[in-house]
Amino acid sequence: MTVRLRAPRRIAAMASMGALALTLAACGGTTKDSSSGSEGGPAAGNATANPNAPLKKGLKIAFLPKQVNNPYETIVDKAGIEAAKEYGGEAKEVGPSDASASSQVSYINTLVQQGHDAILIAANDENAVCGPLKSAMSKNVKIVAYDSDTAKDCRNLFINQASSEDIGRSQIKLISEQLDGKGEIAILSATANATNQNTWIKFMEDELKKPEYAGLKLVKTVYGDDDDQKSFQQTQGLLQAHPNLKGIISPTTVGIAAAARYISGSQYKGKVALTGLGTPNQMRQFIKDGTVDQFALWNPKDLGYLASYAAASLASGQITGAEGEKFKVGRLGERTIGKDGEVILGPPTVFDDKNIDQFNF
Ligand code: RAM
Repeated sequence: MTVRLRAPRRIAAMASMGALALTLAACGGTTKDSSSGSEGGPAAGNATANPNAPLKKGLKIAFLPKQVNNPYETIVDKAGIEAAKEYGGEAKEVGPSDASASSQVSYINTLVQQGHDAILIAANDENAVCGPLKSAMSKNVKIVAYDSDTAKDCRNLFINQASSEDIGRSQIKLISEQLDGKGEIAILSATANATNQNTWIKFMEDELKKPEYAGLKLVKTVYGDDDDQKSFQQTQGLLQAHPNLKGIISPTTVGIAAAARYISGSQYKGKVALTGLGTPNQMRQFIKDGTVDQFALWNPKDLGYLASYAAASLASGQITGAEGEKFKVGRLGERTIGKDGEVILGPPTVFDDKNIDQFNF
């Protein structure tokens, strides 16, 4: 049976990228002395924010992604490093080549020893990195989780790419549209402990309980560990083990690209739908050759840029991480800290053959 790839339809929650305020008001006031220990957000102490504090010059900021050889993470971190140049800071990226939590721990300790003012981390496991992060905060190093959160008390802020709930639920809507609401589906995720993927999967499972998705059956979730080869093999294994599989959701840029590569060269092309989260540059050929109808992502450059400004604002005492505090984010305008120290970038874009050529990342 051939999967009917329907005309692209936008999902309300993901419909627009939203116009962003571009006003950057000048900051004035005095530099805040942030000398006490754990401060801000869920890890807050008694610090008070000084919204008029200027961003300090020469801040040392480090990005610790899930892994360094993931094209998505490279885009995010590069944009964060560029942002630091705008505010007169020094930023770098370090991290493991595999997306494992244990390998992030030693990097945290080294970054603290090197005297960084802030560490940004995309956590491979929400708890495994907590000890060293708490120890860093006790030495007044600001901790910003981005992309993939830590437990709430192990960081000052979490910069989320979009509402986790919207990301998860919209993945089910996308696959359902492509399958006319019927058939077996599977999920190809990243690592088993990745906070972001697990949160999205939880919302996907919940969305599937709705009556309108009664015809969809989630038969298996597998983990490609954000490793290209492993993700490729897991896709092959899924399709062999589940001959009635009609669709795969891969909420990872590494996973969806590997799955698309496998499907495009197999008997399943045009028969098994694939959607998820991918970068337009990695997915373009699979949209063009008809392997993939639609997938989604936020702008990774904006995520890195926002996270970088958030780290600088914390390290300058402009914000502490408490709900309701506002800070300025260069070309992205002003952002407000939400509940549990979360700052949301904005709704993702759905990519298809009509719009993919407008994007280059
Ligand atoms: C991969 C990583 C990352 C996730 C994206 C969508 O690159 O797992 O954490 O946000 O996919």
